Amino acid sequence: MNSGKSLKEFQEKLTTSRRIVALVGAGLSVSSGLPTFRGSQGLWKNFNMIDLATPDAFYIDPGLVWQFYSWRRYNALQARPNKGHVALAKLSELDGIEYITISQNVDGLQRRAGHNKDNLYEIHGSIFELRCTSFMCNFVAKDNFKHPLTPALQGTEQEYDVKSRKRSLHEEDASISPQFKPIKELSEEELPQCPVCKDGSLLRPGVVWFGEPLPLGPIDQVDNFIEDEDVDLVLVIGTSGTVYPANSYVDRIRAKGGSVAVFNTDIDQEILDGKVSKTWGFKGDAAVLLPLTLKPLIGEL
Ligand code: BV8
Repeated sequence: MNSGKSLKEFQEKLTTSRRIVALVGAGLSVSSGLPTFRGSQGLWKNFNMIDLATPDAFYIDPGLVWQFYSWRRYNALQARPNKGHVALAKLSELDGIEYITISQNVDGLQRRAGHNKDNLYEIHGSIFELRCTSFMCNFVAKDNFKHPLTPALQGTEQEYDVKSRKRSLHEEDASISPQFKPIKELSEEELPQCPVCKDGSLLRPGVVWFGEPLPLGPIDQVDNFIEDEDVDLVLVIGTSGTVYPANSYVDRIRAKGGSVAVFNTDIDQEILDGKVSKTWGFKGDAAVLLPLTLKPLIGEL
């Protein structure tokens, strides 16, 4: 946590701000037991995230990619929203301010925390959305929480146990992900199939892979929110800021005179020393920091 002085200054800014944005990353879900991408260096030791979260990976080995997402769906279903998610959900319901959460996370926890649907933008999609891969078909299933999606995907959950991960939450390795080993060679017939297509097209996770464009609708609404009127304050929560275009929002808000508050276990010392103008740094677990620092607006959780 930053010094008391800057907490007071931050809370003065917070309570006098009319337009607030939160940009959320994997760090917010660590307290719920889900691993981060560690600056997109990889979600686990023997695979680099980019190696799997791409259209090419899915085209080359859909069985491997589906095991990866089945494992993530299971973990996210086992996880529970933490107090950081709840704090933002409370913020999303306040009258008197204009607020949006831009989430890079695909784990669905912000929605499960009760966040107002109208001002939550999951710009990288959701692992609980399924889409048909056929160009001729526009089948989409939202809020599909079934596990396993097919009998062949049973068993991916043994790779990872959220509860045991929670025990090691505060150890250094808490957000270094476990070994992920594909457990079996799967044929396309054993993978999720589109229920509409006659030719049995594969379904894919409804997430934005690297190299894919972000969903136009949400992106336009986020752009409008940022461009229409100045944003007074942006909360940068649990993100390494390595992924474009999500990482461009903070600079755009700062360039238009907005203030920035960073909530991260890893913050540049010059921010912590108060040397970056209009920028506060709160070092620690976002799940602990958010309820504390946002209390003047959201009250006691
Ligand atoms: C696009 C869904 C254009 C999938 C995700 C070079 C080569 C190739 C591509 C690029 C390149 N340079 C730039 C690009 C573009 C690329 C990109 O940014 N790549 C990066 C890797 C360099 N971006 C794209 O491809 C985007 N699309 O640009 O399209 C286009 C336009 C038209 C037509 C065609 C194309 C699409 C990007 C979306 C990728 N999909 N997710 C999935 O999840 O499986 S991104 C994925 O990684 C996550 O969603 C997340 O957004 C990101 C990881 O970022 P973070 O959330 O920040 O997580 P990270 O682990 O990095 O950091 C965690 C932080 O938490 C750390 O700072 C840590 O200190 C902190 N922390 C830890 N514990 C806590 C904590 N903080 C608080 N409390 C704690 N307890």
